[in-house]
Amino acid sequence: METVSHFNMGTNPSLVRQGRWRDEHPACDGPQQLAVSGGVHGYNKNTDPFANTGALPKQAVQKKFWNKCQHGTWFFLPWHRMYLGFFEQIVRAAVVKLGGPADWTLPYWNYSDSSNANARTLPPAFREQRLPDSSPNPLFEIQGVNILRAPGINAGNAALIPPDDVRLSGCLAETFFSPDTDITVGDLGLGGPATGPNHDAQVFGQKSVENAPHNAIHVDVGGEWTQGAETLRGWMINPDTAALDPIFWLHHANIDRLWSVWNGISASNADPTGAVNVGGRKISWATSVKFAFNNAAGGAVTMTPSQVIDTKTGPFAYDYDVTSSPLAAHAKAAVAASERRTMRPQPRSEMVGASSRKLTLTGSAQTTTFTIQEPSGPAKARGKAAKAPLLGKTYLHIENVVSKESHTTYEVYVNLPEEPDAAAYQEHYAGAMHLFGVRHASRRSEQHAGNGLNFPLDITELAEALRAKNAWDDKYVRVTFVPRGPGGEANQAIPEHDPIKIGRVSLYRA
Ligand SMILES: [Cu+2]
Repeated sequence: METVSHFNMGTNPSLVRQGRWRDEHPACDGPQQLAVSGGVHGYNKNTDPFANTGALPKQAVQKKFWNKCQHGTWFFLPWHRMYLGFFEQIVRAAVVKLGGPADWTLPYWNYSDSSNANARTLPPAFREQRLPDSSPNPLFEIQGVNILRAPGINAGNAALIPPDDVRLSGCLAETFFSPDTDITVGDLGLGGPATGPNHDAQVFGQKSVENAPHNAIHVDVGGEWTQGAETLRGWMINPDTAALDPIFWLHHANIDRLWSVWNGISASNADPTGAVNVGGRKISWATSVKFAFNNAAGGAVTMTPSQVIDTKTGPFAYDYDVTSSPLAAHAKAAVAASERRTMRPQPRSEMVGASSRKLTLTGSAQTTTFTIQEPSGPAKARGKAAKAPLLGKTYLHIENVVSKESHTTYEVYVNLPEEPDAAAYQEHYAGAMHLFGVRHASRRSEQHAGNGLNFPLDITELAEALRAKNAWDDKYVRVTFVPRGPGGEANQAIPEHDPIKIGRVSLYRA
């Protein structure tokens, strides 16, 4: 099969027209068909905007194919690559049937493109309410239902996606795909923690591409806002409705591209090959788990990650027009390929302090302070043993973050002064909590107890920088949570009856 290239929608106007696949694709025309492809990612009748339009697939079909998206796991990237690949096949078949190009591909949305001043505005093809012939734009409205997005997003306001949310210096600088153990506190690689199949996220590694830009874009584009007494949330903010918004596919095509970019940075940026012991079960990333999909012919197929590692020779046969890393550190010809290091050995870290009370966030800044002890377990032992030196890593762990529905993004600061100025906010910033999936993570299911999301933040460099200016104390740490409003402003009210709760804040050493 010939390889087809994916293009950046933002810089290729001719593809914008092709991006309007729903014009030409009868299979995507009705709400049922839409729900069919969206339901594969996630489905809940209570949040289905088309709940009362037409019948859904039979229960047995739903059980086999629906609610399968993989989050908070090293299967995040390969599962979404398969999902994209089959969706593209389905749309392409319809495009070809209607006389369109046989090499039709999904464009991608490169919101991180620093050479494009409009990179962070939603591409115009998704914002125009009407097509040139004045019929409704199916990328803006589906079957008379407006696609719900943060109001400013549809207005083309780039400020709703802060630069920090699309920065690639975290994920592309990672030097391994996943840890070689099932740790959940620490560096979790580009690809996320080693787990079994995992539909609802529990942990987001700070530098995983899933955390940012992926989760950040979902929350920013979907958005959360009040209208009268009601709080509204856009489709992209909820895994059960996200794939109903056509921008979902361009967003995920870009995430998929970033995986290829990362692979190309160095020969040691390879995908996992070995198996990891996950809770007593040996799981090989490449071959242990088969995921079920429907192909363009409507047939049921299964696939393992090993089949989608190489995009060009894989079943979907594609590449991207841009796969070079935009990071300055990667600009030199090639980073030396040392040994293959797909799953870097990661030590178990040791907790050295934790907050004693739950935190309830209702829209204003909240601070918790707790004491830190010297490491006494594995981290101390490692420091003494020459063969396993202390890594000198410090992690701030935000644990059991739950809410009913609220998704407000909170920024996390370490030892922020009582009356911070703009410089202090910059100097004390540890990271942000993007709460994509919090609704699922907070509800008990067959697979998990509903304990919420967890965010291990690597604050090693931050702690050293603070120490250098006498703002770090080895005995105490102060952690401040500041809500981020839709335009990046400091405050946003979240309803008293639905606060975001944090079970515990802790500090780990490795
Ligand atoms: Cu997604």
